[in-house]
Amino acid sequence: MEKKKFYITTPIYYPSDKLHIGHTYCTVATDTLARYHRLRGEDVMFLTGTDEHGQKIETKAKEAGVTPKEFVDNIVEGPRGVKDLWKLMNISNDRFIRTTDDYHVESVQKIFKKMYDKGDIYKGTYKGKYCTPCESFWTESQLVDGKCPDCGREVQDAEEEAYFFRLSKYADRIRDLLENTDFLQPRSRVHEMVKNFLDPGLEDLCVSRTSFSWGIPVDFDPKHVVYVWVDALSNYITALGYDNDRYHDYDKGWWPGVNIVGKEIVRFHSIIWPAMLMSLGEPVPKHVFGHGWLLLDGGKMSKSKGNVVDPYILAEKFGVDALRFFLMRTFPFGSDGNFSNELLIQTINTDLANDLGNLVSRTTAMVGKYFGGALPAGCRTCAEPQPFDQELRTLAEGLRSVYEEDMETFAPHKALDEVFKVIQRANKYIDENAPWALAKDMEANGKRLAHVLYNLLEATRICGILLTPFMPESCEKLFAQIGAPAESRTWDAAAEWGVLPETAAVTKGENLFPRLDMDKALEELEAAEAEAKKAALPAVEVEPQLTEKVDFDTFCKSDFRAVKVKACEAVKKSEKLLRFTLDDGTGVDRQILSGIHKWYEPEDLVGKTLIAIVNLPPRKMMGLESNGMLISAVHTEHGEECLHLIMVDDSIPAGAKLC
Ligand code: ME8
Repeated sequence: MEKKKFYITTPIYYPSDKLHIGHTYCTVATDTLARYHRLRGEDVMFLTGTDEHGQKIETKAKEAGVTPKEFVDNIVEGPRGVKDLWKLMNISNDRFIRTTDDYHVESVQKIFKKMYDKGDIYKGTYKGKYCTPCESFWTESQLVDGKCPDCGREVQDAEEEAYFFRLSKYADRIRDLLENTDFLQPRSRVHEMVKNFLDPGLEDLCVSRTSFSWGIPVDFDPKHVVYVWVDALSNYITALGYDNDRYHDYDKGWWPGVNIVGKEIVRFHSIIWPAMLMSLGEPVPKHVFGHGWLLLDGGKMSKSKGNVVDPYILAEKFGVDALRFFLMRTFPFGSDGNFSNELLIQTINTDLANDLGNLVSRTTAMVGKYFGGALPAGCRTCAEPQPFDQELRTLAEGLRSVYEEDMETFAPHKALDEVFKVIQRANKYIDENAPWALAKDMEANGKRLAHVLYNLLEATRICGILLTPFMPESCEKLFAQIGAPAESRTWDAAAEWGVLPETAAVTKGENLFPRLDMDKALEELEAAEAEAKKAALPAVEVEPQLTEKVDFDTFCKSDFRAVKVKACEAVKKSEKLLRFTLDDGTGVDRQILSGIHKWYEPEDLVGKTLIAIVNLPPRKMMGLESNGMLISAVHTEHGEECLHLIMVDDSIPAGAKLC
């Protein structure tokens, strides 16, 4: 029988900055769902990628002094870039699309032309507010105090020739799709879309730009580039081979698929995207699911706010699976959630170390200790079954069906809740049976003890199968420890009790999830974050040069001299100041105070020949008079200020004038 096909996608990410934990959340969730469908035996196609066109990227590339393609190449393919991050997070995507890929560009041009030929795209005039320095059009509502939201300057009324998509034509069909089908999930998003966009009336959408060039040219009118959302949304079908020869999967049963997206882009996916597909005469996605945001201190993470959380640091510190698990366990998919490091550590300790980790390590350790690593044949049954044997079994046997319902309705957090009910029940079952007490008389209780441990291994096995989409690597280790062969790890085997061979080889391996010390872990995390922040700062930065000119005569009024350090000491009660006694060639000692103790110890400077400006008016510091200033060179390195006193050749006599 042919396998059922299942196609699932993440949004394609803007590679304008490095990705953060919010993007990771979205991709891990989609990966978990993709793995769940694979576990069910479906033929899964999982797509992710990057959305690389548009003015924002063009501007960022210009700032960085590289071409837009070089700029995105670095963030997508470069070290610790998008692809590296998905590899680290064990993301199992089958395809990765970049909207700069040739085949996608070709398809988008054809899609645009098809909609144009159908009369759904027409040429018109885009009217708006224009900011000349930014070369950007804004709508009235985007302005901040009537000015450009980017640079704060005045904007002018302006018009530009542009292509428009007849979105209004599809308003009734979109309303029907939203209100009368389960296309958009969760249901709460339907109300938002209808109230905010359909009820006020859908307007035609401007789908081309002429004010910048980093985009896909409209091939029959190349001064226009295709609006970035038409370009981006098309990825879900171009990656299957729609209107291109790169792939040939569009007609093979994967489309329509499921698009997982964040809540702020639900409008594009539930209104514009289906309207485009209707125009093309293609089926709309089976579902669009709009998940919530991970918030930090109650606000959305963003690079410009400087409050992004780096997934690399968390995964390297706590392990990829612990991070994947935390993201899926803690935040109800579909709602916003507050991220914090404390919550992450607490979740690892409570669920992974205490509940799951303990169940696996206690069970495997006892099979090792009491039975040398393999239970005796016959342990599947028990002459005197206890009520709690059946309780555990019933709960574990029924787990798959409740889990399935939750996964099918995009509620992975609820599915995990169900798995943990079984894990907690199994831990309680250990206490109810007190195996250590049974072990005291193996002759009398050995059979019962073996049965108890077999039941624990079975509960662990079933939970392990259903946890695999969330924590693939750790579950492999779990299966190895309980000796579960491949055929006992399948979707079918998750609904059956007694599948594990009675004499499976059980080994207590490494602790799957060691307990963390909250304070120590937080401290280490903060240090790693500070280190990464520092490393991300430019290696060396110097102050920009002054553009204001100083005339020659004014410059010549500054009297720079070579001076020799006769004595130097720290000024009492000051952390910064050093007090210099200097030979300036006049025969009278000169005193200069300088705030450089952070960089120099006084004893290291005695005897050095320095440069000072000697005709500044005297200045009092900490009650002492300073007559002049020592000259230094300063720059910033990884965000830290560095200072170097200018020291010259000791053969230069004190008092020599610099000119
Ligand atoms: O929107 N919490 O790209 P993008 C949860 N290129 N999800 C978050 C998040 C957070 N703090 N921050 C971002 C785009 N995301 C377009 C998509 S698809 C045809 C084009 C999610 O890189 C966000 O909600 O800005 C979105 O779903 C995804 O990351 C990509 O965001």
